Formats: sequence, structure tokens, C-alpha cells
Amino acid sequence: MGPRVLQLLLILHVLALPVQLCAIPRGNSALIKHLNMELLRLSQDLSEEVNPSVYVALRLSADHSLKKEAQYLKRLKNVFQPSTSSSVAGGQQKQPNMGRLALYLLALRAACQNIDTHQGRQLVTQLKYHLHKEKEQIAFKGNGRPITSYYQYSLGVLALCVHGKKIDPHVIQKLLDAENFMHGVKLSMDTKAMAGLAFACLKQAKLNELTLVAAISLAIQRVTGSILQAQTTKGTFGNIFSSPLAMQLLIATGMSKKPEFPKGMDALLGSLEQGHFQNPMIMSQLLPVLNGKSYLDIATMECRAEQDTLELDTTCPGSRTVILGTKMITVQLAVENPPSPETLYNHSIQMPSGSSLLDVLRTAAEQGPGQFTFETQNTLHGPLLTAVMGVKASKGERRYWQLLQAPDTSLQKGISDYQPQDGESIILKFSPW
Ligand code: B12
Ligand SMILES: *[C@@H]1O[C@H](CO)[C@@H](O)[C@H](O)[C@H]1NC(C)=O
Repeated sequence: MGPRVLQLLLILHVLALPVQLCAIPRGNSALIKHLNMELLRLSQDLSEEVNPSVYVALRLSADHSLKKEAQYLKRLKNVFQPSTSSSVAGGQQKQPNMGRLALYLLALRAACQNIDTHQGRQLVTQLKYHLHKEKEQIAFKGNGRPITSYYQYSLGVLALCVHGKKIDPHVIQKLLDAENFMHGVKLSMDTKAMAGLAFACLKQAKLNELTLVAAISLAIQRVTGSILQAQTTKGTFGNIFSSPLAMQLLIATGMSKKPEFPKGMDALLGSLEQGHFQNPMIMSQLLPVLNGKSYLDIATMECRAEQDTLELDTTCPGSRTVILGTKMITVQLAVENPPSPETLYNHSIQMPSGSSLLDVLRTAAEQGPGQFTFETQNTLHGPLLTAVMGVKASKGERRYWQLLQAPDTSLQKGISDYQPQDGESIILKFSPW
């Protein structure tokens, strides 16, 4: 062995050390702590968009860093209630969509903030107005479908409910109808779970008339029944990324004694250990489950005697840091806009291994000016692909750029999270939803 080799080995050894220390740990409590830490790290990263769902997850955890949580709440307020502070709203749109507003209200309750103030009441009124407009859309213009989605509609109901606010019975009725008849719209597992959480809160809040209460109880039975029935042999409900919300519903409805529950928990912990949960939004839906909590628990939070023991480990880079390989891979990228049979674009792209699909799109766009173009929009979930080759959904049009692995497997991750393999063929297809 020459001295150069020895030197190299030594360097490699030194390089490998921190990586080892930062790897995803084994053992359930270590895994949970690791996830908690990742979310806390995210909350401190000023380059990340503030996300009320991340705050809620930190608040529902057993371990806290109260100072960092307070700092994050302040940042949330700056964005969602910019008038309360001197700072200018940081980047985000002035009017948050209904779902974000609802998540923010959940966050305020999770901070035990009094919303019976002038500004708090404004937020509640705003959310009620959104729900009212959605109710009208469902009943008259939308043919059973809301402007946003039943997922956001459910979040809205849930947020008012955890604050103990009275909700228009007609608004509740529309969600019951959607769950019961579904208006020909197949509700996704995530949506069912969120609707179920809203129903579970309404039942517990006891704010409603008896007939409505009976209908709500029935709806809870149907939703939980269909979720339990949908469990796969792997233990997931829907796919792995809808399972956190499904498990939250099982927790909220006291079903954690059912045999399906530990099976679901094993699936979640297994995937966590394998590093499948890297999206902040999904991580924030998962952490409460691992702590045995659901969004329903926010309603009764007292914010007293909390364990202020979580310390940020600054020596690890965070699992979302991607290290690109030196090996090059080839990815085939095609664009389809049915019913047109021709492909708008179809080329192979060379990339370093470990690149995300977003990197692939960027490289394609750089290759020939005008050949490939795309646009994205920031969401709490990450960058959403909104336009390709100048084609985008017009206002109210229910179409989106679906990500597929050829020929027709829908990807379960978004453009910034998905890493194509060598020789993989990706199709961007303008699809209805
Ligand atoms: C409704 C919904 C959709 C609708 C949104 C339309 C609408 N106007 O509401 C449609 C059908 C368009 C959609 C598309 C996709 N979705 Co979707 N979607 C959801 C759902 C059920 C709710 C999202 C929501 O309203 N959040 C609440 C509000 C407050 O947050 P928001 O940030 O303002 O919401 C916006 C974004 O979430 C965005 N959005 C929706 N889905 C996705 C997915 C990604 C990756 C991104 C970046 C953004 C995004 O649309 C929302 C409305 O504007 C979630 C379920 C969940 N557990 O979160 C899945 C979910 C987020 N979607 C998912 C996926 C995989 C996709 C697709 C990538 C599927 C595909 N193969 O093409 C595409 C996005 C492709 C692209 N163009 O970039 C996964 C993400 C998993 C992960 N690992 O991160 C989830 C968790 C579902 C699941 N269990 O698999 N989705
Ligand atoms: C794109 O081109 C490749 C090879 O040139 C071909 O095999 C593939 O079927 C094409 N894809 C689409 C969606 O047309």
C-alpha cells in the first residue's frame, strides 16, 4: 500500500465519520426523535417557506424546544397576519388559500392562542366565508365539487371545530353528502382521512343538533370502516404517504386497539427507517402519529408543563441534503397533452445520478432554447409543476400535469423529491382530476 492510498483511506475515514453519526438511527424512539429533530431543523431554516403544519407537528410532540417553537410562531404570524407586525409579508401571497388559512388556525390553537380578539375573529370570519362560498359552489355551480377540494373543505371545518366555533349545519351537510354519495368523485384516502378527522371533532364538540350528530356518527363509522378495509398487505392505507393521515383518524376515533393499527405503525416506522419520508408536509403529518396524537388533540391542548428538552444537533447536515453522484444517468423525458396523439417533446437527458426530476426538467430547458419550457408554483408540499411547453390549466379547469413513469405508473412524489433512475422514462401528461 503506497502512502497516497493510506492518505486517501485516512481522508475517507474522516469523511465517513459524520455521515455515520447522522444516519437514520435504529430503534423506534430514536427514529421518532430523529424525525422530530428534522422538523425542528426545518423550522429554523430561513430558506424554507413557513408551514403551519410543521408548527402543529412540533406542538403535538412529546419533546419540545419551546424557544424555537416560539420563534417559528412569530414567523408564521408575520406571513399570515402581516398587519400585526411591522415586517412586510415575506413572499407568500397576500390571501392564503382556504386550506392554509385553516392550517394557520390549527397552529394558533396548538399554541393556545386566544382568538377571541379583533384579529382572531377576522380570521374566523374569513374561513367561514370561504366555506360558505364553497358550499354554494358545491350546491349550484360545481355540480357537487368545491372550488378547491374536499380536502381543504375538511381542513376548514376541522379548524373551526378545534376552536369550538359553531359551523353552519349546511356546510357540515355538504361534507356528509360528499362522504356518503361522493357525487361521482372518488375521494382519495388522504381526503377521506381528513374528512373523518373533521367529523370526529364535530362529534366530540357536541355543538350540533341531534339529527346531525347521528349522521356524523354514521359517517365516522363508514370512513373508518372503508379505511380499515383498504389496508394493503404491506400495512399501508392507500399509499405510504396517505397512511399518516389515515392513522391519525384511527387514533382520533379510538381504534388504536384494532389489529390494523400496529400493522400500520410498523409500515410507517419501516418506511421512516428507509428514509422515504423527506417531504416536510408528509413528515409533519407523520410525527403526531408516532407520538400517538392526531389533529383532534389540538382541541384540548393546554400548553402547560411541557418538556423543553429538544436540542438541535448542529453537526448533522439534515437528511434532505442531497449528494450528487459522479456517475451519469440517462432519463427519457416525454410530454403528452391528450387527446392530441402526438408527443409535444421527447428527448433523453443526461444527468448526474441522484438528481431530482426538477433537475432533469431544468437541464432539458437549458438544452435547446424554446424546446422545453416549464413553470412551477411553490406550495407547502414543494414546487408544483404548473405549466409545460406553455400549456397550463386555465382558471377553474380541473387539469394538472401528472407525473408518470412510462407507460402509466403515477409517481408518488413531486418533482423536487423524485429521483429518476438510470434508463427511466418519465412522461408529463396533462390529465384531468
Ligand atoms: C388535492 C391533492 C392534489 C390535487 C390538487 C388540486 C387542488 N386544486 O386541490 C392534484 C390532483 C392536482 C394533485 C396532484 C398531484 N399530487 Co397531490 N394531493 C392532494 C392532497 C389530497 C391535498 C393537498 C392539499 O390541499 N393540501 C392542503 C393545502 C393547505 O396545502 P397547499 O400546499 O396549499 O396545497 C396545494 C399543494 O398541496 C398542491 N399539491 C397537491 N398535490 C401535490 C403534490 C406535490 C408533490 C406538490 C409539490 C404539490 C401538490 O395542491 C394543493 C392545492 O393547491 C394531498 C394529500 C396530503 N396528504 O397532503 C395529495 C398529495 C400531496 N399529492 C401527492 C402527489 C404524489 C401528487 C402528484 C405528484 C401525482 C402525480 N403523479 O402527478 C401531483 C402533482 C404533480 C405536479 N404537477 O407537480 C402526494 C405527495 C406524496 C409525497 N411524497 O410528497 C399526496 C400526499 C397524496 C398521496 N398520498 O400520494 N394532488
Ligand atoms: C420517445 O422516444 C423513445 C425513443 O426514441 C420511444 O421509445 C418512446 O416510445 C417515445 N415516447 C413517447 C411517449 O412517445
